[in-house]
Amino acid sequence: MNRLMESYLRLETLPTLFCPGCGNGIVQNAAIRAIDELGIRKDIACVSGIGCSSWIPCYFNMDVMHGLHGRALAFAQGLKLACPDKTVVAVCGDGGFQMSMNELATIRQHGVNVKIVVMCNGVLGLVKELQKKLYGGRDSSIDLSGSPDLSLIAAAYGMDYMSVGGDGDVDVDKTVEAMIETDRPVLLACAINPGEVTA
Ligand SMILES: Cc1ncc(C[n+]2csc(CCOP(=O)(O)OP(=O)(O)O)c2C)c(N)n1
Ligand SMILES: [Mg+2]
Repeated sequence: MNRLMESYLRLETLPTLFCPGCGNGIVQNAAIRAIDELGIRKDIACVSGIGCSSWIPCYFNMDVMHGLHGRALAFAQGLKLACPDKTVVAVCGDGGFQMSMNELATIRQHGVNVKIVVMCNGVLGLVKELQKKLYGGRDSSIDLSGSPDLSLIAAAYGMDYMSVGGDGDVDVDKTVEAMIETDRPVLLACAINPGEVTA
C-alpha cells in the first residue's frame, strides 16, 4: 500500500470487505486521491448507508458516518444543513439509493448542495455475498436489473449527473474531483461489478 493510502485509511480496519474485482476499491482510491489533490480532508464529510459500497467511507480516517440502509441521502442533507461549510458526500449502493430516491425532491426543494455517489453493481451486493457464503450461492431477491437509468432520474430532479465505469473511457479521479468542485448537487453513478466472493 502506498503512503497516501496509508495516511487516509484506518489501518486497523483493513482488509476491506470488498470482493476481488468488484470495483468499490477503485472508487475508494480515486476518492482519496481527489480529496488529497483538492486539499479538503478536513472540509469533507462522507455519509453512507448499509451494503458493501457503504463501507467505502468507513475505512477513511476523517469525518465519516455509517448510517442505515437507504438513509444516506437523508443523513447527508441533515449534515449539510447543520454544517454548511462542509462538502458532504453520500455514498449509496444502487439498492439503498432506490429506497430513498424521493429524497431528491427535498434536495431540490431546499437547494441542499450534497454530492451523491451511487455504486451500481446491479445487485443487493452484501446480501448476495451472505447468500453465497451461507446458502451455497442460492440467490434470492438480490437482482436489481429493473433499476432505472440514473441519468434520467437526475434530469427529472434538475440535478447534475456524472458517471464513471460505463465506457471505460472516463478518468475516475478527475470525475470525482469535478463532482466535489461543482457548487450544485451532483449525482455520480459508478458502474461496477458484483465481484467474486472468495470466502
Ligand atoms: C432497512 C434494511 N433493510 C434491509 C437490510 C438488509 N440489507 C443489508 S445490505 C443490503 C443490500 C445492500 O445493497 P446495495 O444498497 O445495492 O449495496 P451493495 O451491497 O450492493 O453495495 C440489504 C438489503 C438492512 N440492513 N436494513
Ligand atoms: Mg448494489
